[in-house]
Amino acid sequence: MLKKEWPKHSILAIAIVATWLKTYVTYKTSFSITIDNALQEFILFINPLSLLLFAYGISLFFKTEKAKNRSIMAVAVIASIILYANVAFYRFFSDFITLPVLFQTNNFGDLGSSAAESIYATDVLFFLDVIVIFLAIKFLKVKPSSMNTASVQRKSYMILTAAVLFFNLGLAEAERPQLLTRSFDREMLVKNIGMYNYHIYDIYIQSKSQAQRALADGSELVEVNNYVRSNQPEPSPEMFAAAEGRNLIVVTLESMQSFLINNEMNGEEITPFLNGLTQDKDTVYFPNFYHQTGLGKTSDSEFLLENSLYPLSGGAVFFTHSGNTFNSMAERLGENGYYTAVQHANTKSFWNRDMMYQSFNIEKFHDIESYTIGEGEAVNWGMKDIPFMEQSVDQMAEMPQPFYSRLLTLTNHHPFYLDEEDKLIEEFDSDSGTLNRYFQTARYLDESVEALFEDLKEQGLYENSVIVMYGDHYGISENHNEAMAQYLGKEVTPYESAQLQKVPFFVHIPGSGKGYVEEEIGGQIDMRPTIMHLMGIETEKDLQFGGDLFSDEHEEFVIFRDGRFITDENVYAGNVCYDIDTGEETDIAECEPHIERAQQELDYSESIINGDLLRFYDQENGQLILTKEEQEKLEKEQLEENPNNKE
Ligand code: GP9
Ligand code: MN
Repeated sequence: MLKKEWPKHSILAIAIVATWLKTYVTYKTSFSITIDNALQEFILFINPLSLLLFAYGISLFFKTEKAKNRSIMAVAVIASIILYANVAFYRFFSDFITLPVLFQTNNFGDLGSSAAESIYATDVLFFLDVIVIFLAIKFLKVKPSSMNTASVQRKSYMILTAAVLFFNLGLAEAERPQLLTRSFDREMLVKNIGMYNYHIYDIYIQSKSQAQRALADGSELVEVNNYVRSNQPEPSPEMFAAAEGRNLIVVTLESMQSFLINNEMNGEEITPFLNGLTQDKDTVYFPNFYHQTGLGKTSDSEFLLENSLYPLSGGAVFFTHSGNTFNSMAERLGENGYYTAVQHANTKSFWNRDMMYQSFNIEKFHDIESYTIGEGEAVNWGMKDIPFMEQSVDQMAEMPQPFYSRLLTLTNHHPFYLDEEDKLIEEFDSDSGTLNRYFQTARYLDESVEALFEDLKEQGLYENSVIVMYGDHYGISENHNEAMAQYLGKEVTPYESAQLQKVPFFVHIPGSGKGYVEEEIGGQIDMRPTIMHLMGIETEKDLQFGGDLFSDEHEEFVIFRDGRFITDENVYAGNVCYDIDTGEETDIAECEPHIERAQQELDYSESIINGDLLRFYDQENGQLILTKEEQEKLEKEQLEENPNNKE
């Protein structure tokens, strides 16, 4: 067999097939990638191909057989090293490598040693393709390709490569819309675009943010700082420190919108427990509270909560800027003697949480690995909220007190599936199955909140805690406007649509007697200062855009991530100014002064994130950290602007 003359480009073909198959087998044996259907399996199978075709195809541009083969060997070795590095990393961290982990020396100092422990002799199998290619080069007699491969052949080869890539991306987009703009999860990226393409994408995302960071300096903070300083409301004397010293439990109510609260569907209450809380003597309920998330959905709401900064306009900040310096609420509570944790029964890499939580200085992330999912306890996106609450409270009972823990619920998530036994109310009856089921899963979430309160009481944690709950973002998108109109009994205009972005916000302080309905208009950006003040921690020196909702000075001005906004008088949406009370279109002049300010505030926040500017901010004393040159430059500028003011 070895004697026979093999056709031209046999080595190239062998290399592509060998590495392709090896990659697929590695996917199946060394990583736990969840596959739900045949299409996903097919995508997983073909996803290594485009990059391999391209990288091995580079050999076609070399003239001699020797150079061609060298190029093929080099690609084989590099691809194998990348794949194998991920295998070893995954064994220890159950995650794929992303550039920042290679630079995060503080928490990953033991990376080298732990990786070394996860290496076995049988791992040579991960280099099987390299061996096969090497032997093929050595022993196969291949008909030499004509002096240099004809350029038309090369062209068609590269066109084929591009076609394979677009076919792959097309399938990925169909399977997971917006995958590349939103990122979601490393597992999802590897599953859809493949390990090799994922690394290229990762390098692109990370270098883009690194480049912006490198170009930024502290003087950019001056204007932002002045703006923030002139807009900070004083804490309310009534509520400041009202929950001081208690455990802080923040519950993210997945996809919960305010239109469900104190409302009915087919004559039945949708959220009876939460409805009860709106009348409760220990609960402050905010019916005019809006979400301000963008593409990063839940993670954006977490970002708003922890930092009181806006998320990004393009992409999920959890993915793009997890290496930044932040002044998170968790960090501040940590400094004030709190143990800090997040509890969420999902893979830790989803929304890149494992990385971002390190930057937020959250001490412990109880991810899916911390939960035992029994028979019948999983539905839709994973663990059901009721058993999740129970196990989470068990974990809380073990935490050092006082603690700050965030619980992220999951069952009330698109596409809103439930097991029969968990359906406590009927479906709605419209053309949208999504909306129809949403009422049922929201009802289930409501039930799980009740279970949380019970569990906390049982564990003796209730009395000494404060429970804050917020809806993270809409559950029903504008794609379901028609069905929504049917439910609401009115057309969903841009005004209505903006009003539908209201999400519930509750502050429950057991035994405080401080409950009432607070009509103040506010948004997720306000959660950090509101909560910090409740806990008795000042925030006057913090760089944050929100304000304490309990403060008399709080400004009613909620800016959506897409530029829409709400004031005490108007709703600005779809480039139209509406009267907030009537929903009637008004003179645009009423909104005009705010349009620019809304954009400016979003831009300021974005500049902080893109330039990683909080590294130039001393949170202890609220001073900017400037180099001598920056300081001088600044003074000069100020003098030029205002020559009379020489002081
Ligand atoms: C996933 C959960 C849901 O862990 O937070 O994310 P979402 O899709 O709502 O952003
Ligand atoms: Mn969510």
